Amino acid sequence: MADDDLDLNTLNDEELVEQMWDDLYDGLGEAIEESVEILLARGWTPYDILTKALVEGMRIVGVDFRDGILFVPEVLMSANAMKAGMAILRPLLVETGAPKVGKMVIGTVKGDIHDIGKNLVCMMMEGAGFEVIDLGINNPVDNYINTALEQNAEIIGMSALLTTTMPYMKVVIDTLKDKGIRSDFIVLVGGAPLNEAFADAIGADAYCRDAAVAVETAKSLISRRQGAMGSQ
Ligand code: B1M
Repeated sequence: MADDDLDLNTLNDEELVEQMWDDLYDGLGEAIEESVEILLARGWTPYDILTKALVEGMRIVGVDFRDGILFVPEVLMSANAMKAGMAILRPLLVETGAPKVGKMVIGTVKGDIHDIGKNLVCMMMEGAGFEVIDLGINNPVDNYINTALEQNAEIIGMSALLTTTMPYMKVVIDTLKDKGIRSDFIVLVGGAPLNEAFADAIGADAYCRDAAVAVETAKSLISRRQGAMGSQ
């Protein structure tokens, strides 16, 4: 048991999820791991645990971070607790017998070290049958383009969480244009400060509000592209 005073098993689902929000807030990785296991044993889907317990808990952390109630070291602990939970869910989300539907290179842009959302997108894309090459954080333009070319990827995905780093996505897209290879790739962008208008303005193919939307968008753009190629 992660906490001597509280047996997490005695909580009903609603109480347990609220407890998980508190535990994420307090950066208690072990308690998060235990709660994730309990919810799985109760028949919750990995996706519901991810979105209703972990992502929502992180949203709450974000509000207090914004308001100056939480600071970087505390938020790092929350992020680590979140990652501990995600590590359990990852193999369950990526379990798929489906044939590979496409290949994506994805990374967080230069100057930005936020990776929780990107990692989530990786998991969900893998779970949907995509091959994912994760470039990690703080990526300069060459990382995206060289890897996408080397790996023959169809999709380039970029993540940014800061208003100061999101403009870097345009640098990547403009470089693709300068090299004459923009139309060789589907470019998907995401991250909390972005929106559709921004994605349009920088010339991305689509803005993905969350990981589930990233999967749906990737699937539909890949099949559209395959259809267009078939009719050539
Ligand atoms: Co940061 N931080 N942070 N931080 N941090 C934010 C982003 C902030 C909004 C907090 C706030 O003020 N409320 C704020 C940005 C403000 C702004 O730009 N206007 C901020 C700040 C200011 C900073 C620092 C500058 C703080 C400082 O040092 N003073 C610093 C910057 C460091 C840097 O990057 N150079 C910093 C540092 C950190 C930590 C290291 C402490 C930690 C990151 C740990 C880590 O990622 N390993 C951290 C965290 C955890 C956050 C918050 C609290 C949570 C982010 C998160 O993980 N959300 C965040 C507040 C917030 O966003 N509410 C905040 C959960 C995640 C599941 O959601 O990432 O949005 P998200 O991903 C979603 C979608 O956006 C989408 O799908 C995901 C899943 O559904 N998506 C994609 C994301 N990427 C995609 C890519 C795709 C498709 C969809 O490609 C196809």
